[in-house]
Amino acid sequence: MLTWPRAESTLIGNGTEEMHFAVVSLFPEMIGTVGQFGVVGRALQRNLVTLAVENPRDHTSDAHRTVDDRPYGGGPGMVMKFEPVAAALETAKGQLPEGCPVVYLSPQGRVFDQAMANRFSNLPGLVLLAGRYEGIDERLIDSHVDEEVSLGDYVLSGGEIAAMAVIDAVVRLLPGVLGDDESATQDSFVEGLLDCPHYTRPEVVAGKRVPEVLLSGDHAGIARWRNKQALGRSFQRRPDLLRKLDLTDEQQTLLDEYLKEQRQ
Ligand code: 21W
Repeated sequence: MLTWPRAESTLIGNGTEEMHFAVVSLFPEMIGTVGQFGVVGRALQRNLVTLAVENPRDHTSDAHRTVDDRPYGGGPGMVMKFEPVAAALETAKGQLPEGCPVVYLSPQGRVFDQAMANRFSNLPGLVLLAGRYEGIDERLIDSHVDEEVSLGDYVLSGGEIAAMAVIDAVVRLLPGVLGDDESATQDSFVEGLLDCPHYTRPEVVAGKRVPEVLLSGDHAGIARWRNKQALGRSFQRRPDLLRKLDLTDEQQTLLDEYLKEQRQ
């Protein structure tokens, strides 16, 4: 019979919730840096996350260790060859729990966002494939890739920085990774809005004062000001974000006030 509470039930982060990443990349040293600092560095040290890197160049058999070749049909640039990438992906998958999807970072992918980060954070692991040159042989996408993900509409030199961005965004969401302070920040972040402005000491710098309400000690007034700023800045800078939300009457009032104050 199961009894409650059991001693082990009170443990936090008992090793069943860690997440495993494997990255396939021609530049493994780049990927290592995401685990050397800050939140991801701490998560790795605390064994909440594992990070493996597999280099397709280590899965070649010719003297030149060739990983790329000219595109069929001609034209500029090179294409990553099927076999070394396939072999690296299979080794990477073997290092992870069964059934972890392969995500190919590519400009042709769906644009990465917080909802995607949330979805990935519920998986036991992720294989991230970073391309170089013009990309990988399309047949790899058919046979080995579950999902294509882009970082946005600008040109990078390869998928490594995108893979590192995904790792960073996902690791922050894993249970036990952020401290109480950092988690509280995320909790209080009004979902889907830009953040309010932040200030720290001194009270006057470069001739500019900190907004008076933040010095008032009026916690309700401060919360109201922050919500108003978040709504106003989102309206002005990212109308696309605001259009996705269904504002409450209170939020609409705050936004109206913000715009009225701006016009004065
Ligand atoms: C960039 C490879 C552009 C090939 C249009 C037609 C991964 C990336 C990458 C890269 C081209 C991501 C062309 C946002 C990115 C990545 C390398 C195509 C010629 N353009 N997210 N033909 N942006 N980029 N170049 O670049 O690997 S995720």
